[in-house]
Amino acid sequence: MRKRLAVLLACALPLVLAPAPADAAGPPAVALNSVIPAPVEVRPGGPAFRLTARTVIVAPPSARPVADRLAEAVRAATGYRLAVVKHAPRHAPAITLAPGRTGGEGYRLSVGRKGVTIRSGGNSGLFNGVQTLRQLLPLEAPWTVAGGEILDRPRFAYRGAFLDLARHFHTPAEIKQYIDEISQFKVNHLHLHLSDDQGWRIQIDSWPRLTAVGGAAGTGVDGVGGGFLTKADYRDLVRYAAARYVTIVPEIDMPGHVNAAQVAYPELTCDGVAPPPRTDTAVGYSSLCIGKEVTYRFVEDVIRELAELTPGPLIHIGGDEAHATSEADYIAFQQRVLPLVGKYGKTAYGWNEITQAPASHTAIAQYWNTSTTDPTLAAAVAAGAKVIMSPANLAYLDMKYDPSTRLGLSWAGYIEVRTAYDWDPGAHVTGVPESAVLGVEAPLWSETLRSIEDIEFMAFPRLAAIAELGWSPSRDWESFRTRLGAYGPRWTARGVGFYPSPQIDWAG
Ligand code: NGO
Repeated sequence: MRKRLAVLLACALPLVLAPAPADAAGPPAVALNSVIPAPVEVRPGGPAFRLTARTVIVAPPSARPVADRLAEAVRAATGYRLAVVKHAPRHAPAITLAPGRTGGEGYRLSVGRKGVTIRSGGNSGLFNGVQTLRQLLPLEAPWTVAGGEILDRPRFAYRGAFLDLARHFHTPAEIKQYIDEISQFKVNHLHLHLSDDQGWRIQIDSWPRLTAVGGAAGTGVDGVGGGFLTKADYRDLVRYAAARYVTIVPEIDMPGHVNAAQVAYPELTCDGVAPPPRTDTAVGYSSLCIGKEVTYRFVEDVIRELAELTPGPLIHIGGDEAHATSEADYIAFQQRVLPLVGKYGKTAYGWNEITQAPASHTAIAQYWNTSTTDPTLAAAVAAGAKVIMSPANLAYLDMKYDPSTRLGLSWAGYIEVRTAYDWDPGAHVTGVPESAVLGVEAPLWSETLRSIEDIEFMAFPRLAAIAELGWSPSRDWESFRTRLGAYGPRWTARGVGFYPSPQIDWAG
């Protein structure tokens, strides 16, 4: 009776941490319920699997790219170069990737003595299962994986991270490093903020001075951090991200935040006079000239070239803080520009200010305000707009953790790990029901950032909190706190300098 009760409890309370059974020849395996983001269902039990150099990876040809990623991850973690095969030799211990009934991004992972099987109806689901398995591998030999089963699928389709390349240019190598890290938490979008007052970071062939001038050395906050992505760089990033099931979302900010474009092309101002380049962090002073036709030629050329470069469905057209544009002009601009995105086969995505324009009703609004009421947003949602939640006081990774944080800003408050974790994206804003929320995104603006070390210090551990809000069906701070503390040594082992929040008991 007692045993049955224990089994029932283990099923009902998958997030309660219990040490996995100790392996005869080594330390206890990583508990099956220690994964971030927390899976939908965890059923620990049964014999563990021991990964050795003899283990093979079995995958049908269609899943070969995921199998190769797994082999790469196992090599990095254990040093073993596991063979990837279509059929397992008899009795060979195996990690098998197989078709399954769990569709889309969901997967089922089963661990037994003879091997690990990950099943999913899609490669993105298999990849997510692989990311879970990576967290179940201990940091040191023996490579024992606890027995049991995990059934998993995301709460929201959109789970995003964000980098600001305009205030400081981050190189393709740094962006790839960030993709490697975020994808481990099943984050599946990376939004790149490619233009702002201080710099322009993406090659546009029809307007070459944008990068020749706006991406030159000396552009960026404090005049450090020039550079730009060529189209070849960008396509390579899109491919790299896609191989990790991350979709790149490009943003060109307009009609405000355009000083760098106007320095390069003075005809984009109303008086035709080039403004001085800016390297400070002020916002809200620049605007495209709403009444000039050249504005729309420029915008359409940029959207067309971005759409050609972008296999993903979304183009972000900014729209925030257009304080130098009158309300009537702002609405007139959005009424012309939002449909242009559709003309090139993409869905328009913009900061929540776009909901002032009726054309936003078929668009996606990124909610960055700090209030839990926004009648303009609620009205747009009632008319059909969808929302991605990025409230600045909860989800902005550039906010300081506390007053002593050496990097970051504090205009939206301080965001410790618990603050980033303890809110519900599906019920955050009055009049925005869960059915209108596509997901969450964690912006990381770069006014104070220079290097990948700076990015990592601000992003981790909070990105893990936002990723769990996007993926897991419910939240439990005590469970998250425990799992995060246990995860710390993994970041350390990869050389990721995360913020050692005092709210967490860090292992190691
Ligand atoms: C605001 C502003 C950005 C700043 C950021 C800094 C939005 C959407 N516009 O967020 O220009 O970089 O804050 O936190």
